[in-house]
Amino acid sequence: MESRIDVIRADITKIKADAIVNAANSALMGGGGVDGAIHAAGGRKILEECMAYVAANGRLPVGEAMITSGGMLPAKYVIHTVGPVWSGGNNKEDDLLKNAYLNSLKIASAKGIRSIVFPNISTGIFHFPKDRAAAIAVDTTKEFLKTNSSIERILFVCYDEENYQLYQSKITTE
Ligand code: AR6
Repeated sequence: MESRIDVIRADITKIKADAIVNAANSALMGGGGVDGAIHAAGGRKILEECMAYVAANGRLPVGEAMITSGGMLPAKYVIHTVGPVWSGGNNKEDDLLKNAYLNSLKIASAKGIRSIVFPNISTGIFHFPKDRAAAIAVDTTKEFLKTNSSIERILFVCYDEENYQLYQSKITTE
């Protein structure tokens, strides 16, 4: 069967898909890294939806996800999730990163989204080890797809060559 999971090296803000995922923080006010790039390219509407969400629900806990429109982006929706800050590995970082992927996928599925694009959550400013994060990302999505038929395509977008190589080897290994 043709794989529903793929990887490319690109800028996630340029990708046309039903949804791209943002590696946000709990305040949902934008920031650096991919979060900054998404808000810069997507425009004010995304930030306004994030602010309305926080006003109604409070800060987004680590490992959780919420959805906004895509604003001016080519993607229809942005799913904002919060990965863990790496702090040595004994503070539930693995579980929290897994939850960030899983909860993003659950929101996508509930919304009828067929194509979803992930950045390498937590591996930049939050310093999660890249190899370990890639294993969690690929294992979690493969496992999810086993019992889900509504999501047709999951694309991992890597910004750096190291992540790209890691994902390529993990996606092709069963
Ligand atoms: N397209 C795709 N990937 C990107 C892009 C882009 N335009 N820009 C960066 N990356 P990071 P985190 C990659 O730091 O570690 C923010 O301030 C980057 O190379 O964006 O989860 C938030 O507000 C790395 O591989 O997110 C939070 O406070 C990956 O995206 C905090 O950073 C994630 O790096 C979140 O830190």
